[in-house]
Amino acid sequence: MPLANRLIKENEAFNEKKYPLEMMFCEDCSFSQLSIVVNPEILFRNYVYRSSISNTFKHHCEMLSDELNSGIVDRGDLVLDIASNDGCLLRPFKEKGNKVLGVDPAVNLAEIANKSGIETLPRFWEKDLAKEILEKYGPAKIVTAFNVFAHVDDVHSFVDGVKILLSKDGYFIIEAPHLYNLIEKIEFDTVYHEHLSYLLVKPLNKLMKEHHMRIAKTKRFEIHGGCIRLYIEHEGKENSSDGSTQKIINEEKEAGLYETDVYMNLNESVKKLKKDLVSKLLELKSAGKKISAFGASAKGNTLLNYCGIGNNIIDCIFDDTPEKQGKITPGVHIPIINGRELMKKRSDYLLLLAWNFVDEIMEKTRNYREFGGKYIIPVPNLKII
Ligand code: JHZ
Repeated sequence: MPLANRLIKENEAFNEKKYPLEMMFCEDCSFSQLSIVVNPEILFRNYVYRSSISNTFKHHCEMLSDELNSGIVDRGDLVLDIASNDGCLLRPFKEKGNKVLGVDPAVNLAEIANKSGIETLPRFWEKDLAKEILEKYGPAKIVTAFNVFAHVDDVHSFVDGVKILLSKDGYFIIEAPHLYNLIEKIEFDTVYHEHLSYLLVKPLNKLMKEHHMRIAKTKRFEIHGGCIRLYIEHEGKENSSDGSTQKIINEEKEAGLYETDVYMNLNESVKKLKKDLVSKLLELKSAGKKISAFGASAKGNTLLNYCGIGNNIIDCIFDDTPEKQGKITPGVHIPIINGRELMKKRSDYLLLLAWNFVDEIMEKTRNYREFGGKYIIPVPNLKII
C-alpha cells in the first residue's frame, strides 16, 4: 500500500513507494500493531491533514476546554498539546486564559499555528524536549495527546516524556481511536502506516501501571468513528478513579477483543464490504451515473487502494483542505479539488470517504442534495442516502 497521506503531483506518480500493510495481534497482552514502522520523518514532517477543517472536531475541542476549565485548570495553568496540528485543540484553552504550548513535527502546520497566535514547537515529542519545556515554561497541568498515541513507535519513551513535564496534580489526556469500534463497525480503512497501534484500554492500563501512572477515568466518544479518552494521573496523586476504566475493560472482554476469533472474522467482513461496494459502483457506472467522492481522508486512501477503485470509477474527490487541492491521491491517483466546485461538477453520487463526518458533510453540501444528489456511505455496510 502507498502512504495514506502522501498526496502527490501528477508528475510524481511514476515512482511512488509502497509498503506492506499488516495488522498483528499480541495474544499475551491484546495489543495490536502494524508489522513495520515507516520512518516518522517521512510521514509527519510535512503534513496535509488540518484538524480545524471540521467544525465537529472544533466543537469537540471546545467541550474539553469547557470541562477542564470548570474546576481542573485555572487561568495561567499550562496546557501542552502533543501533535497540536494547526492549534485546533489549544485555541479554546487560550481564549479562556490558559497558557498554551503546542508541539508538532509538521513544520508547515507549526508555522500556521504560530502565525495564528498558538505557540508551537516544530518537534517530535521526546524526553529531552520535555526537559527543555519544563525548564522554560514550568510543569504542565494538562498534557493532551489527541489522535497521536496510535502513531507512536516507542510508547514507553513517549510516556516517560509526559511524566517529566506533568505537574503532580495534573492529567495526561489521551484520545485515540478505539479498536472496539474498528471491529464493531468494520472500520478497516483506518488501518494505514501512520497508525502503528490499534488501542484497547486493557493494554494501555498495563502500560500506564508500568510507568507508575493510573488511568483514573475513561470515556468513549463517537467522533472519528469511535474513540476512547483516558484521563491519566501520577500514582502519587490523590486517586480520582471513578470505575469507568474497568467498565470499559469489561466491555472489551465481553466483545471478545482479547481473543483471536473476532480478528479473523473481520477479514471476512472486509472482503464482503469490498465486494458489495465495488459491484454497486460498477453497476451505477454502467447505468451512466457520474460518481465523485467527498473528503480526501487518509482512511479513504486505504479504502480506494484496497478496493482498487480508481479514476475510471471516481471522477474526483472534493476536499476543503487547501494543502490537498490540486494533488492526486496515492496509488489510485484520483484528482482532489476544492469542495466549492461540487455544484459545477454535477455528480449523481458522492462516495463519502470521510464517513465519520457524514452529518457535517451532508449539511455543508445541502445544495447538492436538494438538486437530487445522492451519497454512498461505504462503512460499516453499504448505504445509499
Ligand atoms: P478525517 C486523520 O485521518 C489523520 P483522516 C490522522 N492520522 C488521524 O489519526 C485521524 O485523522 C483521526 C475533509 N473535509 O478527519 C478534510 C472537508 O473537506 O476523516 C479531510 O481531508 N470538508 C491524524 O484523514 C477529510 O475530509 C468537511 O466539511 O482519515 C476528513 O478526514 C469535512 C468535515 C471534512 O481523517
